[in-house]
This record gives sequence, C-alpha cells and structure tokens, in this order.
Amino acid sequence: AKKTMGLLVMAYGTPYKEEDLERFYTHIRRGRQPSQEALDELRERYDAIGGISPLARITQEQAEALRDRLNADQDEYEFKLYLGLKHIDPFIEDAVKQMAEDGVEEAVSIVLAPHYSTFSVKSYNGRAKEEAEKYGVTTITSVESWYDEPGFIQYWTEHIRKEYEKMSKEEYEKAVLVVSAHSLPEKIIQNGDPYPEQLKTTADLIADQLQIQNYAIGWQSEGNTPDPWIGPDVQDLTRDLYNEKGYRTFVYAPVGFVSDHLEVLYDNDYECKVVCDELGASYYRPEMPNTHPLFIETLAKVVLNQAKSRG
Ligand code: FEC
Repeated sequence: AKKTMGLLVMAYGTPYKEEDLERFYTHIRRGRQPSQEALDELRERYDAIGGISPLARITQEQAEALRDRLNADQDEYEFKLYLGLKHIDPFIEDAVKQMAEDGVEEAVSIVLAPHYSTFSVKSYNGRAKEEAEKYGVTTITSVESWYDEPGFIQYWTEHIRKEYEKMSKEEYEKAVLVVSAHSLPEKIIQNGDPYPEQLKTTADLIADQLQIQNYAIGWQSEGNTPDPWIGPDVQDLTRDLYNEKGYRTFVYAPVGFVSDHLEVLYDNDYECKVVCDELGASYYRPEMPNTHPLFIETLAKVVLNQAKSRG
C-alpha cells in the first residue's frame, strides 16, 4: 500500500476580495494597522492590476498541479495536499492543524519561493514546525530552497530566450537582462543570510545557459520602512544601465517570484515599464512559471527527493 505523505505547500497569500485588503496588510505589518494613506496607496496598486491579484487562483492551481504530478509520477507515497499561507487564511497554522486532525504522521513542506532567507523561507518553515509541535502528530521535513534546480533554470532560460527572439537586431545588440528578487532589509546580510548569494547563483546559471554576458542583478518591491533595503532597486538600476552602459533594451526576469501577482504585474510591468518608456528603451518580461509543466515537474522532483531523504 502507498504511504500517506502530507504535502504542505506554503505561499505568501493575497486578498481574495477588496474587503480583505486591510487585514492582509495589517498581518504583513505584524499586527500594526496601516494608515489610511498607506491603505489607499496599496488599494490603488491593486486597482491598477484589475482590482485583485490573480495570485490566490494561481497558488491554488500550482499546489494542485504539484500534488497531481507527484501522485502520477510514483507509487510509493500518496501525497495529500494542505495549503498554508503566510498572511491570510488558510494560514500555515490552519493547514498544519488540519494535517494533525487528519492523522497525517509525515509531511514534506515546500515554500513557493526559490531562494532561502531568514525573512521568508525560514519563517514559513518555522511557523509550520512550531504549530506541528503543539499536536505532536505530524513530523514535517522541509525543502529549504530550489534556486539552482536544473528544471527551474531551464524554465527561465527558455522563456527569456523567447523574449530575445522577439527583438529586432538593433534591440538585441543593446539588450541587458535584469535578474531580480524581492528586496529585504539590509541587516539580513550582516547576519550571513544566503539570500543574495543564491540570487546571484540563479542569475549566473541562467546567463550561462543563455550564453549572454550582459546581465545584472537587481532588487525590487522594497517595503515602506525606514531601514535600508538591499539594492540596487530595479528602477534605479535601469537608469544606471541606460546612462552608464548604453543599454537600450531591458529584459526583466523576476526569478524570486513564481506567479503573476502584484509585485510583478505592478512593480515590473508598470513601474519598470514607466522608466523604460521615459528613457525610450524597450521593455520585455518573460512569462512567470505559474503552472508551466516544466516548473511543476521541477517542484515535484524536489519534494520527492525531500520525502525520500527524510531522516
Ligand atoms: O497580492 C499579490 O499579488 C502580491 C502578494 C505579495 C507577494 C510578496 C512576496 C514577498 N514579500 C516579501 C517580503 C516583504 C517585506 C515587506 C513586504 C510587504 C508587502 C506588502 C504587500 C506585499 N508585500 Fe511582500 N509580497 C506581496 C505583497 N513584503 C501588499 C505591503 C505593502 C508594501 O510594502 O508594498 C515589508 C513588511 C514590513 O512592512 O515590514 C519584508 C518577500 C517575498 C517573496 C518571497 C515570498 O513569496 O514569500 C521576501 C507574492
């Protein structure tokens, strides 16, 4: 008989409807209510991408596709899906509680973010394990990162190549690839966080596969807080690359994310595009992984390896 294996898929979460915006934002701010001004400003960004984000739907589809792929690919385990979100229901804790109630003894967890950081992946996994300890039913083994998986690199290589193929010869000659992830407060670097190094590895591997030399690493979507954030910010970087290196074609690969959502549809497709338009430069942005079979297959491989190697 197949062994039951919990599959705890964790992701950021997003408001399901406009009324959810305030509690979602308050949760991101660790319980501190945002000012009316900050709330309105965020609402305007969601309005600019159509009112709500497609992220809720895409996360659900990714999780189900991953479970289906895992169950189709092997017959040692029967994976049972639990979705746990960081900032809105179903919260990570809700998912872990449900696993315990269902009597799931072993589970693999994965965060839908490729690069490990104390701020992101560590906090997701920490919350899951802490909750599991309360019930003493489920042992969770966690995937920590998958930023250098060959299938992940291949996904981006193929989709970035498609953008380069759309360029005229003139555009192609002055093109630069901007590989980015969500910025984090600079203090994480002093504490030895691997996040920046992992993004660099992703960028190097993609550039190597594409056989391009013209690429740069940028950071995006930084929070509205007084402390310094890791830079350069993708918008400033765009201006610098334009002015100092003479690039005229910009290809943005936000590889720290895996879905179409606010941080890509607004921060790249609107904000970076505004800078490109102002400079008279061309803007390209490859498709996000979403439920692309190569991407889902890659996640399935990583989860299965983790299930098999649990100690
Ligand atoms: O709804 C959507 O379509 C987008 C959802 C969304 C994703 C996302 C990913 C990451 N974030 C990360 C870190 C931070 C830090 C702060 C922060 C703030 C926000 C705000 C919104 C938001 N984030 Fe987010 N992020 C998404 C949405 N994020 C909305 C609040 C408004 C703003 O500041 O823009 C700052 C918190 C603070 O105030 O202290 C830090 C990281 C990721 C990528 C990894 C992951 O997915 O977990 C890291 C998606």
